[in-house]
Amino acid sequence: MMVRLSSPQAGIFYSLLVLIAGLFLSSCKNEKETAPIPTTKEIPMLEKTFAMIKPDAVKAKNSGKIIDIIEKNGFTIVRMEKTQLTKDKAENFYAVHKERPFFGELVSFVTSGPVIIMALEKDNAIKAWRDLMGATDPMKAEAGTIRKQFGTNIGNNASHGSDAPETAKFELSLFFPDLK
Ligand code: RTP
Ligand code: MG
Repeated sequence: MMVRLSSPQAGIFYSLLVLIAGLFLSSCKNEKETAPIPTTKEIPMLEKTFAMIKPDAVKAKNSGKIIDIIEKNGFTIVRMEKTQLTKDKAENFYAVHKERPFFGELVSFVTSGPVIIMALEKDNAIKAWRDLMGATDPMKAEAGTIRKQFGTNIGNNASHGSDAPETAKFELSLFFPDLK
């Protein structure tokens, strides 16, 4: 059934229509403006981390393969050096574990031969490098990770990576004091 509007009624009707359309459009705009702000975890942040190819992987001549994986995964190698840790340096480096039962074994292992130390840079490098290394125990590490491919057991696990921003800062300053 057609309803005929008188001219004043039609005026009110069209004004209401314009008002509703305006409200609808402004609500769409507000939705855009109040879109959720990404959390810090999702914001890419260029950072540096400390990495080490441990004595087992250097001895097994896996350094080249590990460095290749690092570069293929988009890390920039900012510093790199082959060195052998002294007992003092290793104890300082792993000081956080000094009360743990495996501390002596850990220090003895990490000083047992040359290592390759690196400062790596990438967006969210600390987590990215830890993810690429895989779990501490190579048996539990995911397929494709460095520890799965090149580690042997929880002690001989091929690589090290800083586990948090404060740790990265401490470890980078311990091995690369000139690095900004
Ligand atoms: P890392 O410091 O070498 O990168 O290793 P991570 O963070 O994955 O593991 P963390 O808890 O910091 O332990 C340092 C190193 O200690 C040896 N470990 N042995 N026998 C054990 O139960 C045991 N737990 C840890 C591992 O070689 C580990 O990389
Ligand atoms: Mg650790």
